[in-house]
Amino acid sequence: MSTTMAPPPKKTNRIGLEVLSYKGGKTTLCAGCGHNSISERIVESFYDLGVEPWKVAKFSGIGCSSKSPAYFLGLSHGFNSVHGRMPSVATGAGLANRNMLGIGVTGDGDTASIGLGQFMHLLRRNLPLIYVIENNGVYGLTKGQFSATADLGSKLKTGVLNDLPPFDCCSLALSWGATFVARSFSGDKKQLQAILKTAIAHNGLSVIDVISPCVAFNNHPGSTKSFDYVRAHNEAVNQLDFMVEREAIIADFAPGTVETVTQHDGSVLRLRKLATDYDPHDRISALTHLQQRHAAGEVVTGLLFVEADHGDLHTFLDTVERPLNALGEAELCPPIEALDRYNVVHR
Ligand SMILES: Cc1ncc(C[n+]2csc(CCOP(=O)(O)OP(=O)(O)O)c2C)c(N)n1
Ligand code: SF4
Ligand SMILES: [Mg+2]
Repeated sequence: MSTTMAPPPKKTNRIGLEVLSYKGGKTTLCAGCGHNSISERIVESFYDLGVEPWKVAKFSGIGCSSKSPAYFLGLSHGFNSVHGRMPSVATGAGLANRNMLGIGVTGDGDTASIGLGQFMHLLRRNLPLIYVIENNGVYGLTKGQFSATADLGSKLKTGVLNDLPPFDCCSLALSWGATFVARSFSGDKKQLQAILKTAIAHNGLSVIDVISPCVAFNNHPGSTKSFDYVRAHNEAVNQLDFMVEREAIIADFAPGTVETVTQHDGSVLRLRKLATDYDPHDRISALTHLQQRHAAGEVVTGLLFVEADHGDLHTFLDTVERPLNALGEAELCPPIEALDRYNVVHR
């Protein structure tokens, strides 16, 4: 007589989905590319928090990094735009429907070279968007030319030296008003996951600069964006622990070194200070710290700046709650009297 065993129950998250529902297509990027690890952290973070994938909109530009939204959140909406122009597409989509959670994935070339102008305008608007820069210092897709984030003096595999100073995306974000600025490393699973989860809860733009080595073109001695260089020079300013509202707070950090930041949705971020002189609420000293440590050759990581209660672009523009595609003709086309009233007020 044969007995059949019931299969073990499948592991699901708080909305009953398996992790498979948060995955995408099979990656076509190089084996070992940092961008693949970032996709994995995105899958885990959205699964762990039980985000409804069909309420997520993914955006990207052009590059190996910009291909990666195809490899996570396959049930979400997606728009792969033009090189360096993702911010304007994400802004339009965000304004048209404020009920979607936006995530943009971009490269250092996409953001800091061709897309710099678009990035600067995104920073001053505080659009609710998780903006992940997969930063490898080169144009991976077009075979390894230096991008605008390559450090002065860093070397290509061919021996060519970079003789221009870099744009530091975190310093730019701090200077131009971003309300959430973080840096991580694709090889630091725990830190990157905690930063992504915090960004999901943040009310506004979250800029996350992730050093993500390109194993094909920028992972050799002489590169400052290689796995070995970042591991040897990584200076985390804090250690993060993120809890959604309903989770019990278990204190695993020594008292006195921990700061608690409550997000607008009631979730809690706990920060353990590693650099005692570092204050993640002081924009100016965050900038100074970043630049001083960069001059010393260090890669500063962690949550660099957060302002939890700043209004977002919807607050400034007083946008409608309902998505534009759910409004009827009468709401979208006001009568001529409404135009007359408007012209009187704005004459
Ligand atoms: C308007 C335009 N200019 C140039 C290109 C060629 N191009 C494609 S990807 C790319 C750079 C991508 O670099 P990055 O954003 O750093 O992404 P990575 O491939 O390194 O992840 C360039 C220059 C293009 N596709 N469109
Ligand atoms: S070329 Fe570089 S950036 Fe592109 S997939 Fe390969 S390792 Fe990644
Ligand atoms: Mg790049």
